Amino acid sequence: MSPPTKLTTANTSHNRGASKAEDHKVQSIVLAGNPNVGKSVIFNALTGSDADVSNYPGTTIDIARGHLGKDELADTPGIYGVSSFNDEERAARKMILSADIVINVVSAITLERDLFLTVQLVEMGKPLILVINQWDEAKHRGITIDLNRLAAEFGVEVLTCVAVKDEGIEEIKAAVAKARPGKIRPELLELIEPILNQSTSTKEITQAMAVLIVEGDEPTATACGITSPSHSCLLYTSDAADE
Ligand SMILES: Nc1nc2c(ncn2[C@@H]2O[C@H](COP(=O)(O)OP(=O)(O)O)[C@@H](O)[C@H]2O)c(=O)[nH]1
Ligand SMILES: [Mg+2]
Repeated sequence: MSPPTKLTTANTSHNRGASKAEDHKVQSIVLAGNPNVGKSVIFNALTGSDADVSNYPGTTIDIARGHLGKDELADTPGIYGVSSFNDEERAARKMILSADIVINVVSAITLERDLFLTVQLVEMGKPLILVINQWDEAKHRGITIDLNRLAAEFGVEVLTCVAVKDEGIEEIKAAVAKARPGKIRPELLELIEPILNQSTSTKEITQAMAVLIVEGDEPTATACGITSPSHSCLLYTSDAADE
């Protein structure tokens, strides 16, 4: 089956025809991941002293924002999945939905747990890189991780990092420019296609929104004017995430 043309094109229009440096459209980049994987340490290493902390609108949640080259970088609240059950999740969901590029940070020592979110983020179709942090701890504990296999499974670049020692930070900066949308399971693609087809010139439904709607995310469905049953049981009871 060939993928529908709307897939992964929602936030990449700025890439078209941007041949000169001055044409660079400021990209919105977010760090996303589970709590305690090292997002804030990576954020500080990437942005240096250039950072501001402010409340996410309407909440008391602190969001750090800074710059990565010409682009904007924000640190999202730690989440185990993209959904809308509490303020942290709602803030993270909105920030991820409006981002151009996602840096998904996972921990090498809790990789199996963390990859649940990775599957979801990759399938939302934003250009993404996967950063495996706390690599020092993994080495210390004798944990080995097949990076090539992860890159092949997800279809995105996979990097390692020891944020507390500033190792791998320059590599993240270089990889962001090459971030690309990863793979989506054919069965999920089939489920989101009818939703993508309801997109109009005035109401654009992106792949990321369609994936959340299929997973039963009510606020996203309501915002898109769609009533859709949740398929999350169908989607996440398989062993796709830990193979
Ligand atoms: N050993 C080790 N610890 C790290 C690394 N990166 C972060 N940490 C520690 O992990 C904890 C959580 O980091 P933090 O950036 O607050 O995680 P966040 O919740 O994802 O923002 C802190 O105690 C950090 O010092 C790393 O690469 N190696
Ligand atoms: Mg943090």
